[in-house]
Amino acid sequence: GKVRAPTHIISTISDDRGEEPCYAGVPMSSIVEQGYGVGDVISLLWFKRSLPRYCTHFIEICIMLCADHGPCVSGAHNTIVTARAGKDLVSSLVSGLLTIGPRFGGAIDDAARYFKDAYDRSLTPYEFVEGMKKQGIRVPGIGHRIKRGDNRDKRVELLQRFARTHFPSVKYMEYAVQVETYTLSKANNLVLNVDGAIGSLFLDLLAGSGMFTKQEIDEIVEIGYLNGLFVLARSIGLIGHTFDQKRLKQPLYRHPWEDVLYTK
Ligand code: Q5B
Repeated sequence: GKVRAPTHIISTISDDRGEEPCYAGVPMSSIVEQGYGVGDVISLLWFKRSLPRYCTHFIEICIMLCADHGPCVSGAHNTIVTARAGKDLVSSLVSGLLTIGPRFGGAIDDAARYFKDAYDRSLTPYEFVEGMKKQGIRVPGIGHRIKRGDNRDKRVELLQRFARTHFPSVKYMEYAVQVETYTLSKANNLVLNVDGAIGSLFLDLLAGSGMFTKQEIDEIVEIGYLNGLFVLARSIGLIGHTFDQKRLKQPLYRHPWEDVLYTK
């Protein structure tokens, strides 16, 4: 009989063998003809299912809001310096992307993990925050370099407003807000930041949409899908910064001596 040679790769998200590529079984022509957007494509390729419109709209809002945050943030700074060193688009882009991590932009997964664990264990904000402090861990999704209790992040407000209007439940987000109320009572810089807002709201999307089993939610949180939203979004801005520097014909960047404390 026929014997199938063992394969070296297993893939479950897309298939290009037929007349047209399919994303999670949906042919490209349907994606175009039915007016799917980037949120739908992310749903198909990352979550392997079509999600309701309010979910894909939320994903698209996350992408738009995180696309850029000016030239001074870590990622844009690296990209600008790299572009000014004469490097190509991909090098400039990845040098910016490589700054995304636990302090900058890449706290979404940990925010989701810690908020979920604390909420599911019914910890009060006090118990959660003080417990983290005892372990010497900063609360992911809390704190910002320039945003303050009296100068909130508009992006967080926009995400919250959308979710309060369209999500069936925002229990994780409300918990994150209670945590913020407690951290703000400690210091004015400890606001719920954009990573924390997306992390907590994505938990609400996963839990409230009825599209994921509990096991699937645990797997998504454990694997860590959500930093992907920031990486994808900020790539748009970093590519823009690369073009901007090239268009402006900016010379090699050298940091000024006056801005360095030379000491022994
Ligand atoms: N403290 C974000 O720190 C930042 C604390 C905390 C408990 C916390 C810090 C932090 C968690 C990681 C996180 C995402 C590094 C941020 C983003 C995208 C962005 C960026 C942009 C964009 C800022 C002063 C005092 C110290 C600290 C205490 C600070 N955070 N305690 N839990 N989470 N957050 N990252 O301002 O007693 O004086 O020692 O690590 O969620 O990245 O726009 O820039 O779109 O591009 O440097 O928005 O919060 O504050 O380090 O001087 O700390 O607050 O222990 O206490 P800062 P520090 P003490 S959104």
